[in-house]
Amino acid sequence: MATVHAEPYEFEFDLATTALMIIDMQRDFVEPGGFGEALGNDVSLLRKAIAPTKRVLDATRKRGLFVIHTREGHRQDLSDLPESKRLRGRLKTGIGDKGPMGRILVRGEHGHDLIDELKPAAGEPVVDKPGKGAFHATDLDAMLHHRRVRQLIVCGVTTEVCVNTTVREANDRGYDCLVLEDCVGSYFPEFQVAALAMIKAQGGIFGWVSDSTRFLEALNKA
Ligand code: TIU
Repeated sequence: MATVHAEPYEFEFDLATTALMIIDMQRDFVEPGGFGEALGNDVSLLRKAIAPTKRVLDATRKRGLFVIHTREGHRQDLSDLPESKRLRGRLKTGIGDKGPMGRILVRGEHGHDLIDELKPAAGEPVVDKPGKGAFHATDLDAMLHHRRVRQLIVCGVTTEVCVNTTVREANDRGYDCLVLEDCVGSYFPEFQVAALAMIKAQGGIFGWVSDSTRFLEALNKA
């Protein structure tokens, strides 16, 4: 067992039953010129998470942890896109439309894919999810179950949307989650703070929060 000095208290994990999950580090969310920026967001707030996440990814790969990547997006024919989601925001250019990096949030398009800095290695599954949460309509739970995973180290974007939803879904399924605060990002600094506070509130209702350096220290000692 390894111990991370986390909030609200120590997070314990076993290398054999722990996976790293990197959520939606897709070009359309984090690269200049993508969908996120076209909506008026400052992508540098998300890009801050890239370097620390890369350090964590390299270290966990070295220790042989199971690594999973997710991407939010839809089938080419949009048959898995709920009308409510398509209409939301009343955007001039929305999901499925031609955006700056190909059709927005459509699988196979350039903008939908993961950024080069955090490309999956051979053997690391990529979960294509149509929702915000990574468990909804995916085989993620089955994969974690087959690998006997019980704890998840979570990185990615955005903290208050896909990260929060996934951590809540994971929590209900019996996984303990440690969210690395410098490895998650939001377009809204106030949401970043609130989303992390919610995860660790009242004894860690949804999980634990730690700096990635503390996690790396624990990993090195394990
Ligand atoms: N990955 C993810 O969080 N998708 C979003 O839609 N995020 C927003 O902040 N909207």
